[in-house]
Amino acid sequence: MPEFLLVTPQARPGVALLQLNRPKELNALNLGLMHEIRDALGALDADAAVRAVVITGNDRAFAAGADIRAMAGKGPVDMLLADHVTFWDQLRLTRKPLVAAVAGFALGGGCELALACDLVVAAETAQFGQPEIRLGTLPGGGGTQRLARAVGKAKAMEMVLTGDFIGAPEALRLGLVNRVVPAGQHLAEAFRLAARIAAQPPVAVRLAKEAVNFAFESHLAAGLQFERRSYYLTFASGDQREGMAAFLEKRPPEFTGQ
Ligand code: CO8
Repeated sequence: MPEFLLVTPQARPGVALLQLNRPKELNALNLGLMHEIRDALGALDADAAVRAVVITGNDRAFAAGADIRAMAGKGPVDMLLADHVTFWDQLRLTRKPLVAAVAGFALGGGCELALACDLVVAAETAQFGQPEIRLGTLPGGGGTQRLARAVGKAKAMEMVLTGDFIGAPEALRLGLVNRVVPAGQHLAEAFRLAARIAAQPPVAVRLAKEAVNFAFESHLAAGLQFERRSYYLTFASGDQREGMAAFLEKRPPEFTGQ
């Protein structure tokens, strides 16, 4: 039974919910919470009834970063051996689409958690930042890489070197989030988005997610080759035949996941 995380495998049909639950610490990511998210994601990814996962916090904080109290006295070898990396690796390798529903603070490791998701829905109250520099360190959960890819070098450099936060409207303008909704509506909107993805054929969703992610890991020629092969592979799925037949027969498709 997780201690710091609420897990609802079918919060909506086909959509799971992970809710970070350390409210007094603004959902600071201690090792226990990171491992609980890792293990829950591994189980949900293996569950064929789950087609998308929403990750959220509470109205005050999505997550205010790695747990500073737990980290303060550590040395580099403690950090190396503490096994944070399996958490970040699980996020990167999860095949099901991840939708972050963010209100309040998404800072440090919390911003990196949002950046590691595939889509981000933000409430107007959301604030994003990488304040590690003010603590004498730097983002360690992929922030320098993913933020630079998401918002470009100039803004990433400014955020990482000053530690300044940005609000939801600026995050939207910069392409860090998909949409901004009024306070209190971010979770409902994230569920709506996740449900739309959950209704799509899962084989094609999986291959499409892999192909988009590949754009950030390769040069163009390799990415185009990867995309083309994934595209051809969908023609081995029943859902591709069903999707195209349904279009031609002017009826809604019935996807089976095969
Ligand atoms: N870690 C531990 N406790 C925290 C954290 C945190 N990151 N953030 C907030 N808290 C705690 C506070 O200590 C406080 O606890 P208490 O009531 O016991 O004093 C409680 O949450 C409420 O916080 P505040 O009283 O400070 O609330 P405010 O509304 O005044 O301020 C802020 C809210 C602005 C969010 C402020 O709490 C803050 O600046 N927090 C720290 C943000 C930060 O620096 N985050 C980056 C942390 S470093 C990091 O994330 C590195 C990631 C590397 C990932 C890879 C792992 C190896």
